[in-house]
Amino acid sequence: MGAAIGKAESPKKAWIPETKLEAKMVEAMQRRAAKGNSLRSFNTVILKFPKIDGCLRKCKTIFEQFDEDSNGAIDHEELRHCFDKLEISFTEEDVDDLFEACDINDDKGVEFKEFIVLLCLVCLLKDDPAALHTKSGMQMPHLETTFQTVADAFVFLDKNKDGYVSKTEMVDAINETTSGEKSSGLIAMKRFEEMDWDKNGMVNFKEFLFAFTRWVGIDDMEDEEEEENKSEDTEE
Ligand SMILES: [Ca+2]
Ligand SMILES: [Ca+2]
Ligand SMILES: [Ca+2]
Repeated sequence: MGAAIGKAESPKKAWIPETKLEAKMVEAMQRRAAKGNSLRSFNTVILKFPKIDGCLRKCKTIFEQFDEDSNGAIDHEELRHCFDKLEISFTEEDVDDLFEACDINDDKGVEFKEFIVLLCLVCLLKDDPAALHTKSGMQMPHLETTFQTVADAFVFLDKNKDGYVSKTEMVDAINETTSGEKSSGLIAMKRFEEMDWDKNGMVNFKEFLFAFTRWVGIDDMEDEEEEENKSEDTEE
């Protein structure tokens, strides 16, 4: 009853994952959704932003460990070493897919903010993230919880549980959060466009992660560093 046929948006087509990695992300998100979500509103996530930000910044140490030549990016070879060290058995194809997926600026290196996304994907795609921590011998306090919070935020937005967030889902979520303020639709649109990196009208988990790190303020960190490096010779 009441199928919104007249609506121009949201054609009813099944969304086909473009890579095996994307298919795995969709599965992982649907598994999480099936377990039930404790999140009641997006506001609860927003309240956690400072905590999440603090936690993600600590990944810098892990990043530096794997950036063997300290050039500020993890290249393909370094990433392979990284997985070897963590005893994560990925196929060559998985490593390639992960690398390509996270190297969004396509400069053949995974920079810090790309690395956070990569780490989160690895944690969530592995069945047993706890074992990952033990084997790595790295101190990642609260990191797993943080990644799970981010995943729950995505699952919260993905109302129809197809593993993607559509524009309609985003608008609905923001409307729920702000209880019907007029500007909220616009905010949702803007947020959605920020997230939809490849502009295909759907946001997958990876795109969501990139947007999320921006929201919590990881980008500011790099700006701060740049500003520190700027010399102040402004005598005209
Ligand atoms: Ca490097
Ligand atoms: Ca890159
Ligand atoms: Ca969806």
